[in-house]
Amino acid sequence: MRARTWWAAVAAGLMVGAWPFVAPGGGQASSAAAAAPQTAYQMPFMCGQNWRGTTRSGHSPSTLSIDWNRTADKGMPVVSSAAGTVITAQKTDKGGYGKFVLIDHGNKERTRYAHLASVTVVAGQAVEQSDLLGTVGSTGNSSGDHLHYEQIASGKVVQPYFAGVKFTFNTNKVSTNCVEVPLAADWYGYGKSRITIYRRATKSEFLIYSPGKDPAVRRYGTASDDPLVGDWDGDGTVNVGVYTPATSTFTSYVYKQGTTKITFGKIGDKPVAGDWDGDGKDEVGVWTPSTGEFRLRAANGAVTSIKLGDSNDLPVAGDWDGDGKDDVGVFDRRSATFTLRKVDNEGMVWLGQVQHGAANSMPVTGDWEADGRTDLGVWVQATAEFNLRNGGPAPTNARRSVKTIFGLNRG
Ligand SMILES: [Ca+2]
Ligand SMILES: [Ca+2]
Ligand SMILES: [Ca+2]
Ligand SMILES: [Ca+2]
Repeated sequence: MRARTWWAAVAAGLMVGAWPFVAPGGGQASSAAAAAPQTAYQMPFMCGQNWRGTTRSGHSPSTLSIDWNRTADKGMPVVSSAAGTVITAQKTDKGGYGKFVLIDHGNKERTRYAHLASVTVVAGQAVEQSDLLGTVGSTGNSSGDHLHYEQIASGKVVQPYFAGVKFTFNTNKVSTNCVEVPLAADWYGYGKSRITIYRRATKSEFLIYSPGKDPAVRRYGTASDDPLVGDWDGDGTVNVGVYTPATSTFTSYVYKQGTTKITFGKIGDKPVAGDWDGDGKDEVGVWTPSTGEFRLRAANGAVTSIKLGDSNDLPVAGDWDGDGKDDVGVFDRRSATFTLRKVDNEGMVWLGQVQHGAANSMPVTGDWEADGRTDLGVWVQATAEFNLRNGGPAPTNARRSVKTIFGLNRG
């Protein structure tokens, strides 16, 4: 994945602002009343989905719990209301909650997601806002498929809020759990990656940073897709693509060649793309957080398995050594440390570690100076700031960070 940088200059702190968008994903949430939680919660469903939230007298353990339903809800993805740490990932069907997930958000605030059909996280795992936790089911003390959901403060179920607004029970509501995803890619074939934001909407958009101008826009994917770009046809320019977590399907598009779909991976996996064999075309792969296993898929469908990382990590891919083949790595969110793996021409496996940025950032990789080696960066969720390591222009690039604010921050 020749993900390469943007031209830009050393645009420290440049604000690309004033877009006509209301922040969908959080951050701006709460100027709300004193009773509002400190955590900027969003609905526990993917961006744009409409769900009905009800309660009833005798609803256990509190009438402030929400039962969420919609048509054909069985098996639908359940996602985190906010970033946090998984306290409980109950994967066996026992007790009233059945299979459930409990997440700690700090400030003594927690959320619970119960009666799940499946659980895709593990205890101790750090999750982002909108990360997949499991699927809707009817396990435990439940008489039909639905999601039982609680917002908890200091051990008690409390009045739920979404996007800073007090929830009205027994109404329908559309999820605005619409996090933006940072990435970088060589959209124009210049050899350098440009920082990019994937903005979720009914028709999602790749917003490509353009210094001093409005971002260029490539529209592709839907609100519930994850972005995954790559040079699918090997012409040196990146092409659009997405991964649909609910169906484990990669969908990519190349002008004049059309759309390609590949079903690969399982629910809970995170997608990666890279040129695993060095033929100039990118292939896809998945990384499973619960096992720390990459499964890289060759163009002919053959699969290579690599163990790296644990459930607190996020996967990355790039050509760390410039040999023309992409390698894998992981980014530990707690220590903001990349662990990069490469294989030398004698088959030896080497791991290198680089700390960059602050905890709870998200990794962004690309070639910032067009030397054929993939470089590292992070996007800081709280401030929407890209921080690219060694991102300055040659020859002064070494050990220099370039910071650019782009995208909408998360809560
Ligand atoms: Ca291409
Ligand atoms: Ca390839
Ligand atoms: Ca390589
Ligand atoms: Ca480079």
